Order: sequence, then C-alpha cells, then structure tokens
Amino acid sequence: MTEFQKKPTSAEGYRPVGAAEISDHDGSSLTLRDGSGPGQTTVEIAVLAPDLFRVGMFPSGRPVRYSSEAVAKEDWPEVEVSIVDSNSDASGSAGSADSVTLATDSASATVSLSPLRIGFADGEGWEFAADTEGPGGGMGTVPRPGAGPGGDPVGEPVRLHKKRRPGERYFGCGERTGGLEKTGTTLTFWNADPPEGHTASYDNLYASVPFVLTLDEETGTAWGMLLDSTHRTHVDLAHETDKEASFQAEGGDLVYYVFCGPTPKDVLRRYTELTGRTPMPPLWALGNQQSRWGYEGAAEVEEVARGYRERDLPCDVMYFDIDYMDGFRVFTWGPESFPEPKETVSRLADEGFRVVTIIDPGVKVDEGYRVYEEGRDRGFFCLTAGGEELHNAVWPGVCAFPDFTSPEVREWWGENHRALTDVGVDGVWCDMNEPSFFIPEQSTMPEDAVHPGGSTGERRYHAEVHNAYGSLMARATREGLLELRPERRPFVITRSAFAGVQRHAMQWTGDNSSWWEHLYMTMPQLMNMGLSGVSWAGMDIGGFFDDTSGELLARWYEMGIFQPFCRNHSAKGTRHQEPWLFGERYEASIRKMLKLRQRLIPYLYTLFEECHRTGAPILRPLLYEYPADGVARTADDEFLFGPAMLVAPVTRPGEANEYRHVYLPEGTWFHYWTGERHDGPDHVLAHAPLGEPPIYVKANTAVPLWPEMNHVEEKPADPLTLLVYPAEGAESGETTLYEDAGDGFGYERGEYARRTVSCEASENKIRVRVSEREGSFDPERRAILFELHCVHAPESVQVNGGEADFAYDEEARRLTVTLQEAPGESTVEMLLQDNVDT
Ligand code: MIG
Repeated sequence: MTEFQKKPTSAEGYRPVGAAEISDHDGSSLTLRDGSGPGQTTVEIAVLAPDLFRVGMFPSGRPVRYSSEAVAKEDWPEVEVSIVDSNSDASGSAGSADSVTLATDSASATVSLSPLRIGFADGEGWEFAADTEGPGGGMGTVPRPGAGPGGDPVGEPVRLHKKRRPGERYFGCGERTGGLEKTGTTLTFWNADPPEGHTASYDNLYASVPFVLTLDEETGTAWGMLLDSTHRTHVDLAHETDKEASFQAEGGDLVYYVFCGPTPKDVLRRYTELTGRTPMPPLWALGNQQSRWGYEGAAEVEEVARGYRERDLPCDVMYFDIDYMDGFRVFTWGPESFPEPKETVSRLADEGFRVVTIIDPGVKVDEGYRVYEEGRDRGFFCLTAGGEELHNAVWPGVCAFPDFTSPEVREWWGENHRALTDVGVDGVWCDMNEPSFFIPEQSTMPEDAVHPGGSTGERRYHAEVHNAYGSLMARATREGLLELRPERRPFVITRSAFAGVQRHAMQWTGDNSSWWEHLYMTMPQLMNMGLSGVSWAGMDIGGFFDDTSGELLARWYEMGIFQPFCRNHSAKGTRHQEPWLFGERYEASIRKMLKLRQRLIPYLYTLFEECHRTGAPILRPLLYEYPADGVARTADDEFLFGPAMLVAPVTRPGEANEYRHVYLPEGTWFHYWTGERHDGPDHVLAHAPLGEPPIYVKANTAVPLWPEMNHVEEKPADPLTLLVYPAEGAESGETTLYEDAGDGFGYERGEYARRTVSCEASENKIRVRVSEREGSFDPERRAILFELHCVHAPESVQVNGGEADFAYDEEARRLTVTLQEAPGESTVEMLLQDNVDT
C-alpha cells in the first residue's frame, strides 16, 4: 500500500468515553474522568478566549498535555466564564448534575456527563459541533488489532463524531486536490511525496492542516475546528452519512479546538492567533521568481537572469536547485557547477536578483563529510526501531535524517546555513521534507523509526510526529537564518507542512503538471490553504512535470501573477519554460502580466501586512467576504485578490474562444481593461482575449500601484499611484496602504507608514481622502498620483481646499491629479460637470 492510499483503522470495536465524573474545575475549565487506574480516560474542556474552546481526551491513563507544533500561543489571558450545571443556576456547584455549561459572552460549550457528550453554541443559542449520540457517538478509542489497551506504544486510534447540521458546508483542510468545497469527502492527513500527476482521486499530498472551516448555507455563519494531531489522521466530512463529520487519529491523544466565529474572518483571526501568523516577508519576495530543476550551473542561471533583463521582463529571484551542491551534499557547493559561488551570487545581486537555494533533509552518509560526521557523533539522526542510525537513499545516495524534533538538532541545522549565507544566498527552499525516501520510491520514514528527541526533548516514534517533520525542518531553517542574520527577514519556502507552518515558512504546492487541469486546480488549492492559515503560497507557474505550451504558459501567468508567491519552475527533462521561448505573442502577454504584478506590489504588500496582523488570506475565496451568498460559496474558478480586486482567469485551452462566465457578488465592479461597470450580484460573460484576463476592481476602493519597474529595488517607488473607480450609487469604499523599509524589524518599533484611502462619489462630486500617516516611517516620496477612471470631465479640482491642476483624458475618461507627499491628512475633491458615469 503506498503512502497516500492507506485507509484508517476500522472503527469496529469503537469504545466511546462512558459516564464521566467531574474531577476538577477552575474558572475557565473542567476536568472529567472516566474510570480509574491505568485504564482511565481524562477529558478536559477549557475556554481559551470568548470564542475559542479546547477539548482534550487522554486515554489509557496518559497525562494531560497540549504542547504541539501547531500551537504558537499557549498562554491565554483569563476569560470571564460562567459555569452552570443543570441542577443549579449558581456557578461552582458542579457535582451530581447531568450536564454543565461553560459560557462566555459570545459562546458556550455544554457537557453532558452520562454518557459524555460535548456540544457548542453561539451567543444566541445556535448549536453546532455537537457530539453525536448513541453507542457509536461522541469520542473514544478504537482498539488496534493485536494490541491491548495501554499496550500500544503509540496509543490506540482515537475518534470523534460530530453532528452535521443540515446545510453545513466544509472548506479548508490545507493543501489538497479537488474543488473548493470538501463536503461529502474523506480526507487523509499523512504527508507524502505523491506520484506524478496530482488528480482529484489523490488524497493526501505533502502537507497536513487538519483544520475545517464550516459555513452554514442559510446564514453564512462560520465556525472552525482544528484536530491537533501529528499522527496519521482521517477526516470524514459528511461522506459516510450526511448527518455526521468524524475525525480519527491513528494514535496519541485527541485534542481539538473549536472556533466559534461567527464570520470566516473571525475564525481565521482566532485560528492564526492560536497557530501563529505569517511573518512579514522581505519585499523582494513579492517579486517575480524563476527556477528550474536542471540548470546545469552558474553560467546557465546567469544567462537566464540576463534573459529577463534583456527582454524587459520583471524578475527578482533566481533559484538554485539540487545541482548546485557537491554530489548533492547539503551545505556544500559543486566545484564544477558552481566553482565561484560568491562571485556568481554577487554578480546576480548587481543585476538586482536575489538567490534562493534548495536544501533537502537527507545528509549523505560519507566519511570525511563534516555535516554527516557531526550529526553522527552528536546523535542527531533518526534511528531504526533497533537503535541503529536510520538510512535510506535520496539524491546523494545513502543518507541519514536529522531528528528535527530535537531543539539541539534544529539549532545545529540552522547554524549549518552559514555555508549559504556566507556566500550571500538570500533565502532557503526546504524540499523532500515529508520526508521522501527513494526505497521504495516515494515512500517515507517507517512508522517505527525513532526520534531520540535530544537531551531536552522526548523520544518518540515516527508515527507520532510524522506530519510535523516538514514544519520542524522549516522551523530550524527560519530560526537559523534569524540567528545568522538577525537584521533580515528570513525567506523560507517549504514543501511539507503541518498546521501552523505559516510561522516558519511559505509553502509551495510541489510537483504539479503542465496541464490546464492544474492551472484550474491552483485556485481551489490556494483558496483552501488561505482558509487554513497558509496564505503565503503558490503553485509552480507553467507546471512542473510535462511539457508546457505557449498558450498554457501565458494563461498560467494571467493567474499566477496574483499568487502571493509568483514563481515559474519546471522539472529536469521537460521542455524549458522561460517566458520568451514560445514566440513574441506569448512573450508580450507574459511581459504585460509581469509588469502588472510588479506595479501591484504596494497593494500586495499591504495585503501581506493584513495577513501578518490578522490572518486574513491574501488570495481569498469569494465566500470569505460574502459568506451568506450561496453562489459566491460555489465559486472555485475565480477569487478575490484582497478586498479590492476580483480575478477570473481563463483556465481552458482554445484561443478562438475569448469568453468566460464570471460571477460578481454584491457591490459595484469595474472591468479593469475596459472600465465597464457592473452592479452585482450578477453573472457576466467576460471578454478575455490573451493578455486580458478578467480582472474587476471594486468601486470606490483605491488600489495602490508602483511605477513600472523591472525588479523591486530598482528605484524609489515615486510617484505612488492610487487607482480608483469612483461610482455614484455604490457604497463608499476604504482601503489601506501599508509601507515600511521592506526588510528588517523596524516596523515592530513603529517604523511603518499606514494610511487609509477612502472614496465617496455622489452625482457631481467625488471625494478621495488619504488619512494622516500612522507610524514613523517616511516613504521618501515626492508625489502621490490619483488616477480616477470612468469619470466625466471635472469642472474644478481641489486639493486640501485649494484649486489644483489636473489632467483629463477625454477618450480614456481618466482624470489624474498630483498630490505632494505629506504626512498629514489630504483631501482631493472633484466637482464634475456632469454626474459620474453609471
Ligand atoms: O525528487 O530538487 O518538488 O520542485 O525541483 C525531486 C529537484 C526533488 C522535488 C521538488 C521540485 C524540485 C525537485 N525535487
């Protein structure tokens, strides 16, 4: 059975927790017991925040513990909770009651004691996430064939059954194949390096985020649940029966968190408070990036970089895949392929390119190779069940694998990155970290392998920590880079991941194929990752396996420039797919897209900052902003790029057909290329010839743009343009512009500049207001250029109360006004001859 097909242990013999007794309680939690002695089960229900509950079940006498690679925040400020049992209205007298309710001002958990069942409700008493009833309901354990209770070294499988309310819809669950909605599916969480050609029939891929975002189809009310287990995990979302969702981890404790919402925004904000937020990226990481497995050496990489500059194609980053190493030994440089790495990297830097190098976890077993000898001598590698150093083959041949669960190993791994930073490498790409083994092909570490845990850690079987291995490697990398270069924001990219990975690294989605199907799949996949806390993500543009075509590549860029991570990457042996290899027509279209990406960076950076501060996805499904809109919920071939832009890429071949359907939710939208106005909700047929993907800008909502440039640090972003489509009769709008130094941590000390830009339009007047600058960062800019589209000729324009010059392009119906940059509030008012266009 291959890694990605294993089925859960049969639920036969399932033993739910029986009658529970309250053994302890404090102001915000309850502890319950079922049984006594070594077979006893402890259950805890705790209120961590007014809308966040944690439930833990610790079977077979296991101790209560919550430490987890998913969780970033363990100490929560005290919450006001009223604990009321069914026998009395007064708190504190828990004892012989049938049920106990823990209530905050916005939600509650009710615990029935005999048998133990737990359910939740919002402030209005609307119930959700209730345990199912009957002998197969609630939570409990499943005996593993051949192991008696307590006699199972990794613990028996644990199971949980939740009622599904009619109309409940499921989303999230991290990186997966298939569509946006996960209702009616079963999902396995077990990180694997899946075979080529991810199709809808694939289940688990490289990453595990067992977090479900649930929407009520009637009201759009949202809640969420994280099953915090790094064991193999299976989730059934109304597949077996449409009345239930069930969760099973193949060992360990059962720990889950319930996020009460009530909006997707609330759920994500709390989920990312618990599991951590995406750090601020270095600004250059938002630029376009080029990679290929198979560039033979420094000369070829430099030639490709030159190709970008010569053809006026924006690009910021070049990647070095495994061939830069000496015989694939990590933290070395190949004497033939990269004889002078420092010179190569600095020449690229002179041209405005940053460099990212790949690192795999496998360390070549090789006498005389420092990294291996150190790791071996210090006991830093994983062991077989019999206590030997565990070996398997990967690119370098026979390898040993660091035990990233050990803090000392992570520190050592981090320090090793000096071999890269000394050369001037800017970022690190963690690959093969499921971990992926070659024997047998695309397998992973055996479940009975041992992680020694180091002197301060804990000895554990691989089965217990498997899904965290990739995240732990990414963590070691980020912490190492921070240690080596404390003044720079680390850039780490990872393939394998667990819930909370966003704190350590961005995630790319691995080995897709150059198929139209995979261009489409980018959207549901990235949207669900965004709904699972992993917003900083991207798919290989052009496709990794198989041969791309000019049309596919050009269309792929039309979507790809809106990915938080924009990188072209392909596999050795496939057709090269640099943008200029398919003729002038496709190249021109890609150039137009890459320039748009580069111009959008101030908007994108603002979205990153919002994500960093609140957990809001960058590339977001329509349901995130419009949860009560039933059509928006189904939209998985279009997405929102922040609140101001809606993008509906073409993902089908056939250039003769230049049209596609687009759904526009509530609000007023302007077609970016033609300025056509649409008042949503509406279904429209968009004209989408090559180079003009359907992009819609929300009315009265400013989008900040940079001048055209070939890479992020080319020149100061002056002037900054504020693109606005004012619309009478549409809601007034507001967006944010966030700026800082683009690297370093000054922003944590207030060195940033945040402004809000609001716009309202009436029959004969448009007013755009830029708020006072918050924060101490000075963008050192001379001017802000207001670019108002789809407006009639103005009678007069006033800036801060005084007459101002303007330019009006009659044909384009575009008005431009320049404002001198100043930290205070500025208002631009336009009096129009006629009313604004409708
Ligand atoms: O066994 O480093 O997903 O992006 O180019 C393949 C070579 C190993 C897999 C990664 C891919 C990378 C490739 N790697």
